[in-house]
Amino acid sequence: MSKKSQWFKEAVVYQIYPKSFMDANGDGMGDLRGVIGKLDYLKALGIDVIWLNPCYKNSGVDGGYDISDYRAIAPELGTMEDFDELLRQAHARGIRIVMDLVVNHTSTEHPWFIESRAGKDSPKRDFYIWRPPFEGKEPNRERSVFSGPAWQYDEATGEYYLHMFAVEQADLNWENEAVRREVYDMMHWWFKKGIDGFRMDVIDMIGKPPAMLRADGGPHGPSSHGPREHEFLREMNREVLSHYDILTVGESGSVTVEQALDYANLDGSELNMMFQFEHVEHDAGEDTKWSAGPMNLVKLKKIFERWQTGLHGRAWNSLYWDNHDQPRAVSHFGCDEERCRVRSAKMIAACLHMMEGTPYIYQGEELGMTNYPLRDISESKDVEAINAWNELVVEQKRFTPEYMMACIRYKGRDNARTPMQWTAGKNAGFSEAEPWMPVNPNYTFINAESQVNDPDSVFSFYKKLIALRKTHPVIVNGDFTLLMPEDKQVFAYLRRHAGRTLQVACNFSGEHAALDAQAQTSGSMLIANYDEPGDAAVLRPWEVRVTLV
Ligand code: TEU
Ligand code: CA
Repeated sequence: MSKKSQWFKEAVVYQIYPKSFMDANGDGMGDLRGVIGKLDYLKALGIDVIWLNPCYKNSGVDGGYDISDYRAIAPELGTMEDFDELLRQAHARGIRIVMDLVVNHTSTEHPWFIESRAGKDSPKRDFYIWRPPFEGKEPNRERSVFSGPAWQYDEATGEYYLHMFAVEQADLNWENEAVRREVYDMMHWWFKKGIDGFRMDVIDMIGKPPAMLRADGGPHGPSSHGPREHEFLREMNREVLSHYDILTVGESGSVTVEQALDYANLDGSELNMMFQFEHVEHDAGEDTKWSAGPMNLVKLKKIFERWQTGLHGRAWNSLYWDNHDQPRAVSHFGCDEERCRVRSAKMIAACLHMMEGTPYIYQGEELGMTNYPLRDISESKDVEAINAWNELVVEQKRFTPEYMMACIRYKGRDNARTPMQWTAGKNAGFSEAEPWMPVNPNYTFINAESQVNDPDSVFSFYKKLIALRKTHPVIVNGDFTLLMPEDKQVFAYLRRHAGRTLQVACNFSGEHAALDAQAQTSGSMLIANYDEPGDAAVLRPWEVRVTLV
């Protein structure tokens, strides 16, 4: 791969969920003009790339992931002219724009699906995955990620269609070359507008295992990494991706280190990197994502060790704590009570940003924004949580209402989708109108305005971390050695490159933590979250020290 095309290795990406970022036209919903108005804030933070969650015309079921027109902007977010202006203004500031590619499925309101559903002999019938009933019921027992069967019966043609997510999100049939051709043409269309890459939604599902598509009453089984998966991705790379100098990151809820060596290989034949889920789901429930925690540091750091050492020199890592599908980083991995929030937010940030890979900052993470205290399920706006409530609490009675609410408060996607907190003023400065989601009540003391000029703020700490990445090659290129692997409080590691050693020591607890000799930092301090130097052999609560030898 040419050196030019590896700019993603030095970049820091900022993820924007447009509905909740900034409302410029006063209708309570974030929009593209709102993003334009905050580009200087992002420039000040020092990020290089914006990943924009879907802003295409959609059916409003799954936060923009149920697309009904890939080449139109959702009217509630703005116009194509607004998008073109955003792209121009971002590029003028040296910020690249990566869009969200959602091609495992479309909305059932997409014209392709409407035509496909029209009849068994429709020219677009095979754009989707239709199967006859098996013994009068669903073709097999495949389950949707959003609870319930993955098959929806269609009266008109007496067949079922596959939907791995909501009923309103019909899976495209990637076995059909005409589908692939349409997707590649659409991707070229966006690249010719000047975008700088794609984050690829559940890209591991485009090559489906044959067993899940058989109308044989078979069991629920794997729904991704099928035999043609890499054939399709290499074709996409040949037909589209290799023509542009871009960043590509694929999302997979189940990808392993071994599989990532293909998906995110360094020879440029597939994608640049993957979003894997092992760390954010290390504390999941036994057969669902739902648990009430707590997180387990020993498990967590061993996961990072496998990914850091497994991909080093062979593929590339993404680095993230949260996103629009995850709880807030400081609530999940740090401590979100006021006595420890700022310190722990800085500690987890340094712990992640000093590793090998491209860091992703989710909107508000740089402020130490926290989970939202959802009162009850009626406050949720998330189809995943609502469907899970109906299945686990109402239908199956597996979870009590109290336990399910504890899980949703701990792991639910609503946590990340409350409005960005800009000021201590009305609606946190997000909108003049009633926001579509409630604002977290802590906006009065957690907001951008109070942090951008405060050298001790979480915002300023992220700014320093981003600057460090651009100053010290060991951060981008170093190898990884985990220290104190069995310690329940300390996450410590080394990075080595070209004769330099980066020492990182983090205390993921609210108590003092002893450091063994190897983990005691001895070099020049690059960044820390305590002003005064402490005891070399002991980390203070939530302390992080990064030194360079
Ligand atoms: O998410 C993929 C996915 O599996 C999610 O359901 C995720 O695992 C889960 O929400 C974690 O709690 C992608 C998008 O990021 C998500 O927003 C969409 O809802 C989903 O695909 C369908 O497009
Ligand atoms: Ca708006």
